[in-house]
Amino acid sequence: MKNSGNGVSAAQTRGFPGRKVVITCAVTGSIHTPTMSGALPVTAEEIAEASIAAAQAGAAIIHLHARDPETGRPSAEPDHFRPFLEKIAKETDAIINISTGGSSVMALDARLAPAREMAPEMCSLNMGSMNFGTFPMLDKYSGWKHNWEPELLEATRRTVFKNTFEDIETIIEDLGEGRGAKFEFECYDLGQIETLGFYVKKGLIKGPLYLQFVLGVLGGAGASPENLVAMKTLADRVIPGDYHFSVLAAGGKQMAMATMGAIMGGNVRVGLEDNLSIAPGVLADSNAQQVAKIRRIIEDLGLEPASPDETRSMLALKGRNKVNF
Ligand code: KMH
Ligand code: ZN
Repeated sequence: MKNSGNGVSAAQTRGFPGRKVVITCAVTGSIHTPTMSGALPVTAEEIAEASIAAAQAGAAIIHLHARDPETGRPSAEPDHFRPFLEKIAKETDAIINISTGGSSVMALDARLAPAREMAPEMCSLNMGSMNFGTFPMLDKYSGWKHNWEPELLEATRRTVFKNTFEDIETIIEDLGEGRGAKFEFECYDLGQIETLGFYVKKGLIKGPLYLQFVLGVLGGAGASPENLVAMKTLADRVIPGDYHFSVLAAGGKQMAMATMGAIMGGNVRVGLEDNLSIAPGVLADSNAQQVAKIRRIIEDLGLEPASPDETRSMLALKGRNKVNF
């Protein structure tokens, strides 16, 4: 039986009570736009406040993108990150995880700039090129606060989210070997899990591994229990040794799939980056509200949220004093 990466058999990790579950909160992202929700944090102040509240609600990892404070447009400018990174680091002991995904329409060098400059404890690493369609959301809104919003959504109809093998190797070398970051390996389908297994077998990627099973993105696997079981089953077969996994579902299945992930022995990711609602047809008031909800579910299952320092030891992170912010 595959271990869960902390030396305890999967059967035991699924066992209750008391297993520690890592909650990640992805507070703003680059998928949703200001018109879609007034709760979506845009300015450095709003992103900092949302992150601090999410950490206080129980999130051990904060996954971060940035936005242009004037227009709310996704930005990978390091200057848009620094003000909120400093505030979050001052007010919490949460683990900062900076996206290398940026938005699917950005060039790789632009996407990597913030993580290269800030050297966070964790970064995301997307395990393959893919279509990443957010254009279906165009049909849900009739007017927009900013012209860039419908333009960006429409652009995903014709853009490939580029993560070639060379791009993956560049990120591993620059941010992993070069700056000591550990990765949230974003796996959107079975092929990307095979790619991760390939690099682990080659010795380019070393553990402890943190796989993020990403469900519900148009262009990747849909958010269903069958797909989650297929991804876990494949990972057990092709990832040598132990690994930790987490589950993120974009859209309305977010809480259900995260709950299933926790029951399977995994960890969870919530946040307005991936889903704007708190219940069917009800917009969330905040990121912290989603964290509080998944934390309640976890605790009702007899599990406990992991602290940032428990997560640091699970993932052998470099420590919050080794970052550049
Ligand atoms: N928005 C998630 C579905 C990244 O930032 O590198 C994927 C994500 C990718 O968070
Ligand atoms: Zn992201």
